[in-house]
Amino acid sequence: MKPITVITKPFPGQKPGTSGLRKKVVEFQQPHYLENFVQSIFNSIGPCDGHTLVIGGDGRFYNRETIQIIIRMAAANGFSRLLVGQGGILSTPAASCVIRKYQAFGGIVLSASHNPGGPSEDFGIKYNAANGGPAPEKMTNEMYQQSQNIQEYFSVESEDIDLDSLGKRQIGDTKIEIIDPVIDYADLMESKFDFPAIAGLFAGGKFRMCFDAMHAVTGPYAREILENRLGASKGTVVNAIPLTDFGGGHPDPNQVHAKELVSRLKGQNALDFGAASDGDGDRNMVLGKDCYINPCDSLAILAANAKLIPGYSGGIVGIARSMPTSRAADRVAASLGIECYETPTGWKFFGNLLDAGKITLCGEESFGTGSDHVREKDGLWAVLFWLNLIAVKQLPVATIVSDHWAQYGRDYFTRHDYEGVNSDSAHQMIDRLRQSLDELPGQEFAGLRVDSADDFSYHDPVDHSEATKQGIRVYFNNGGRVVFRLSGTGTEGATLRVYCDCYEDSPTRLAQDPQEALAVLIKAADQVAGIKQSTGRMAPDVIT
Ligand code: VG1
Ligand code: CO
Repeated sequence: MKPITVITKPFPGQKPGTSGLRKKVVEFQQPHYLENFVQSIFNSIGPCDGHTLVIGGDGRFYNRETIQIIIRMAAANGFSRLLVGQGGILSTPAASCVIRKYQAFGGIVLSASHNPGGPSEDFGIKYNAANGGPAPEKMTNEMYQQSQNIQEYFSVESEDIDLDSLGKRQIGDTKIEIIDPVIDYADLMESKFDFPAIAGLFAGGKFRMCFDAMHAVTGPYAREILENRLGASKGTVVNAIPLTDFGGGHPDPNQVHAKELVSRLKGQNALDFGAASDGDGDRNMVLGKDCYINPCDSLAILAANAKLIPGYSGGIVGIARSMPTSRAADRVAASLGIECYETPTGWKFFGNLLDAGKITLCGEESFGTGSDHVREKDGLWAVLFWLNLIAVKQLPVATIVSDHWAQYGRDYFTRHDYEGVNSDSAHQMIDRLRQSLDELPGQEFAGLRVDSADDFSYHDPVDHSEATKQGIRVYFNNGGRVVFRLSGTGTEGATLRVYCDCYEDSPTRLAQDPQEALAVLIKAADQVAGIKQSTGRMAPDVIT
């Protein structure tokens, strides 16, 4: 083992977005590109001497090569112990679990989550801190600063490490352990949920479900938990083997990309329950027989029923939701007499609230739900929460959902995504909206009058940091709200996200199609922002 110092120059644009640094694989493959960013992480968290680092990823193309590079650099930067998922695999929630369990200094997770994988697709790298959560903004800003001033990075000359067999290896003084990526996470799930009750659901074969792992990272986790520990029939988990290109699919668990699964929940021989996860296993889509559960409702329903679940039987202390998420969870919080916090998009904003014990559950409209058991959103956790709830209530999913609406009213919600639009025109559109905020109140669009409009800023009640320009909110006189923001996870052009939600409590109007219930609001959104003119698109690419 020979230490080496490599002279390098900064690359522009190494700025982490909503969830780490995401770029095309070819960009990461440029000489020094990845190394620069890894060294920038180490420089901003260092000194690293004597510490433990967790390393793993979602198995996408370039995962293994990257892990070898990071192992060498971590050794050269003085880490004394590296915990690496076998085969280079660790789902995002499992990485969070391992960091916490072994009290690591932090972890590096390689993923571009729901973005496609493969040689011409996307790659990503993110750092999670000692609490197991995504690096907060002040840390990611520091990483960016480091990347813009970097002059050298440190590595060692050594053979590749065998990532496939469990056990201990060593480079110089750095101990490397290849760990089972599933077991610690599966044990944690078993400590939170009533496994015997869920196993009871599966016993006898009356309750049938399918879990679509989308050839991404959750396959091994779902197999171990659902099939091995809970006794669901073999084959319950489909697309279970992680592939470097996710089988050519798009590992985004929504009704568009998990079409096959959705169709198995409909019609004569429909299953009772279906679920899917994204690339790195932190998101979930949950379906019942002829019933799609909107993630905003899912958060609210889990919160309202948390006391029925062993891990939360003592009650929940508070809830948080990202700003574009519907206000369904707020109604549950109000009835429980607890706080509901509204944060910017991205899990990094939940960390302080969780660490300070201000919240127990949190979630985002983008199919992310989680709790204080780790510091990441957690797809399988949400699936198990639902299974546990079904086992306790012994009711179909659709009934649990409609009972919830009957009690709290329904927050109709939809998100319209315009993907890969021209970046300049998308930014101009948001700028124009920002400049018109003062004039909007009182104006009418599609027959709705604007009550108020603002650009969302967040003041963190724990560390008092500020996050500004987090999305344009327009509130209308029918109680409806539209939010406009640009995605921070894409790698090509810009993605415009338009979120619409509106509350309804009339018992006869709780079962509409959201697109119909929100039709006027959607029209108003288009008129306020001039979406069609700015994007040149007649319709969104993805509707959720
Ligand atoms: C999207 C979602 C956001 C989520 C983020 C990371 O961000 O909207 O809610 O936290 O992805 O999730 P954006 O900036 O593209 O809207 V994941 O599963 O990609 O780590
Ligand atoms: Co993800």
